Amino acid sequence: MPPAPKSGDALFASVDRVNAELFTLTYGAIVRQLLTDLEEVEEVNKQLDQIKGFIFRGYNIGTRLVDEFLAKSNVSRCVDFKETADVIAKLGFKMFLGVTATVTNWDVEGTSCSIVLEDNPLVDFVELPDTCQGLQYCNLLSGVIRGALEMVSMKTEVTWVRDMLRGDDAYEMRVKLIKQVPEEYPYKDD
Ligand code: MYR
Repeated sequence: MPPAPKSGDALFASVDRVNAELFTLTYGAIVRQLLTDLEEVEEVNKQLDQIKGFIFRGYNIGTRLVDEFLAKSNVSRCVDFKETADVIAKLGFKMFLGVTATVTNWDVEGTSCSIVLEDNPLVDFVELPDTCQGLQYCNLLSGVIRGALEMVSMKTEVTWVRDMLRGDDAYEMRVKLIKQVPEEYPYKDD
């Protein structure tokens, strides 16, 4: 018997999956090209995270994704950094990577936490050769978080502390709030 026709939803789900795989493969090809061009793993790590120019740099993507996220999710302003971290882990990752993450290891001040990913589609099909063991392959994601948070007035540092490509048991990034710039009402009341 021929397979039942796909419903609209199933069709979109498979289109999404193809897009995700295409993104993962394209990202991999770009990392490989950067390794060839720049030769230094440290330099590639910076490029994947950094600010200017190339469209696949995480920070750049984050500054744009945040608008899409706010428009599609209907999330209203978070009361504090803790709520923001939860929103990123539960809704942000779901929307853009199709997985959820866990927020854990808060410091006492509530300004530093870990976001842990058990499942990371960005590394599907990826294996690091011995020659690039220092490569922080997922710097795109830490850059995205940093860029997105800066757009909602939170200056952060985001660093990887666990990476399965480097033999750890999960992907864990540390997100540290450096400064929260209060948003100013643009008009005077007088
Ligand atoms: C607020 O304005 O307080 C809410 C801020 C929510 C920021 C959420 C940013 C989501 C960025 C997506 C992360 C994608 C990771 C792949």
